Amino acid sequence: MSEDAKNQQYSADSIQALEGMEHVRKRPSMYIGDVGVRGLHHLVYEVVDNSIDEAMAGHCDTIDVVINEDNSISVKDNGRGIPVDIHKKEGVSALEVVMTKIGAGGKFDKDSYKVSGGLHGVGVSVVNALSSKLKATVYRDGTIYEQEYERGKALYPVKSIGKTEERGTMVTFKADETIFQSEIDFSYETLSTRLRELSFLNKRIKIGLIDKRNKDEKGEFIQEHFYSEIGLPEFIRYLDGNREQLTAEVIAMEGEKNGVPVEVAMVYNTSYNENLHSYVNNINTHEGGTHLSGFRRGLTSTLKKYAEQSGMLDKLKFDIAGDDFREGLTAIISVKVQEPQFEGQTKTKLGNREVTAAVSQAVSEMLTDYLEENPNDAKIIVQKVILAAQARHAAKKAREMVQRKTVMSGGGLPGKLSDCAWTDPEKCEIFLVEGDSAGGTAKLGRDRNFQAILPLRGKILNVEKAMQHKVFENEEIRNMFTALGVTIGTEEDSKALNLEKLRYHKIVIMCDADVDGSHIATLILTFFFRYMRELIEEGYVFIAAPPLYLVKKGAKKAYAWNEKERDALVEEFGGGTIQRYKGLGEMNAIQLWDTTMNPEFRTMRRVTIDNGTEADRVFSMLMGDDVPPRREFIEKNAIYAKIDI
Ligand code: 0RA
Repeated sequence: MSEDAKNQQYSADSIQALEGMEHVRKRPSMYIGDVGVRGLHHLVYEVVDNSIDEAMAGHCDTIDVVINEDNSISVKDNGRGIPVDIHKKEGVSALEVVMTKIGAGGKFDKDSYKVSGGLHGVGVSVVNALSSKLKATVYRDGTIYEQEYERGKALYPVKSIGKTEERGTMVTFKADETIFQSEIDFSYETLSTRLRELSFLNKRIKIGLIDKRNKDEKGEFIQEHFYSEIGLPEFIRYLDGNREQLTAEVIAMEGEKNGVPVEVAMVYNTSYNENLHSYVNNINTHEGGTHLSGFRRGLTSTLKKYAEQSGMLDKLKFDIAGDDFREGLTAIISVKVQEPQFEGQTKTKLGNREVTAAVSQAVSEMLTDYLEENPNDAKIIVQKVILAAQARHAAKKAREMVQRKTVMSGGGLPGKLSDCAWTDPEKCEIFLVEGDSAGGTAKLGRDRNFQAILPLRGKILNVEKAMQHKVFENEEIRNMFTALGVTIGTEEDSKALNLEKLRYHKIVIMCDADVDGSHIATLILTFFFRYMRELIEEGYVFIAAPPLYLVKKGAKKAYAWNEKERDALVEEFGGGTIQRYKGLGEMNAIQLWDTTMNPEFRTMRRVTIDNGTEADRVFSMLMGDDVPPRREFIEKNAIYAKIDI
């Protein structure tokens, strides 16, 4: 190639690179999912992933994440440091290539075992493109190197700024506020949950999180340090800490089949819920996919074979189905796939066909060994499966009743439902109201065109502790199914939801703003989470926010939702009387409409699931047997808060 041609080639490439970065800024959602709170936090994960890769390749054991005072984020590792020598093809440093070229990340290091890389595997250049300012610092060969960027463009070539004994890479970025919808404000909880999860998924890496925006009582920055020596079995203990386990040991395996590294940990508990969490390259695949199918297949075939050979099924009068093997099972399946294909609505379903057999074989081998070596545990597990099959037959009858009732139109709606006049689900709302008296007020206060009211009696069933057939037999729960127009269960999957006939696109939980009220709201949410999770995922579920105070002075009156607002009103009015609302029942219909139901003035909170695995743990804790952690949690998080887990 002539010198001219080379220059031309180089500039053509750099134009392409520029276009790549421009494209990220024009269509950020294509790269980070969305430009809301979730996408913002995704930037951190993307940077951390690079350090995790370096750790998985065996070159680094410590990663520190800092939320700086100005809400910029620093991620530092003690790896080899990103190379800074001139990249032959690009004519600039490798560091600059990694930071400014879309899809360049680590490509020139073919030896490293690189499989992680964020939801879309987009690399740190995307973070750079979406940051108003980013600084990369490399500690390598005794020298500290530095390069800074603005909105993805390098401000100067890599320079050396001093000497060091350290090794590693540090990236500090400030997310661009012109890209993101809301204020750049990182949630400590969200980051901490994800980093804890990463430490379980990638054992023996020290991961720290420091929040320099806040100090504790001792005057130290809020911080946590995560480290898991054994990985998934510890994750299981953490998730299932509030459930009673059937066996002393967590069953764990680790291996590689057909080039796919597979890690599984599982344990049975006394609950009736199935809790499977699956990960591909550290990403939670909550729509499941081929690895989960492989796990199910391996589990069912192995346990079935063992149960048959043991003679425990000889006198059984009913069949055993796949579901029965998973009742009360908590399991984590983590695989690493070189070129994952993600499918499904939220791109969290693994599509790679070859993974099913790999996981299924790995699970069969591990479980066969385990059952043979632990005959007592094996017996306990088979007995649990038989009980589950028994209960399933009872549940099937109850479920069929729910379906039959739902299918009937008009006359099939529950008597307690005050339905709305309109029928377009997109325009319609249903309020699930605690107690008949508040239900009466809501019925008077509502706009009957588009607002329906379903009063629920006292405490609804705690589904966390109930067998499936008890759930389907429960009248309040049946009323919810029929009122919402949701049916459940197919031959294949007893919990599959059918939302085609959903009658309202806003489902609003309206409870008193006190401890009892928040307990009831949590019971209802637990039911939605376990039995109608898609409703939450689709964004249909809300929590109403009734005011806590009414401040009056002469003819002036106004509502307040917290102490700060209340005090501001008192100051504004120059004194006045304060009425504290303890329950919905203390408001009349007009007040309830004005403050809580009128779409123009109300504030409602949409319930979202930030991290499905953590949400599962929190619900098992909130609704389980152990009282102390629940009390502590409720005290720490006051009313409702944190329910948008
Ligand atoms: C490719 C090659 C080498 C290091 C890295 C990537 C690397 C990237 C990141 C991103 C965050 N932390 C990192 N640490 C290392 C080095 C290859 C060599 O030294 O031989």
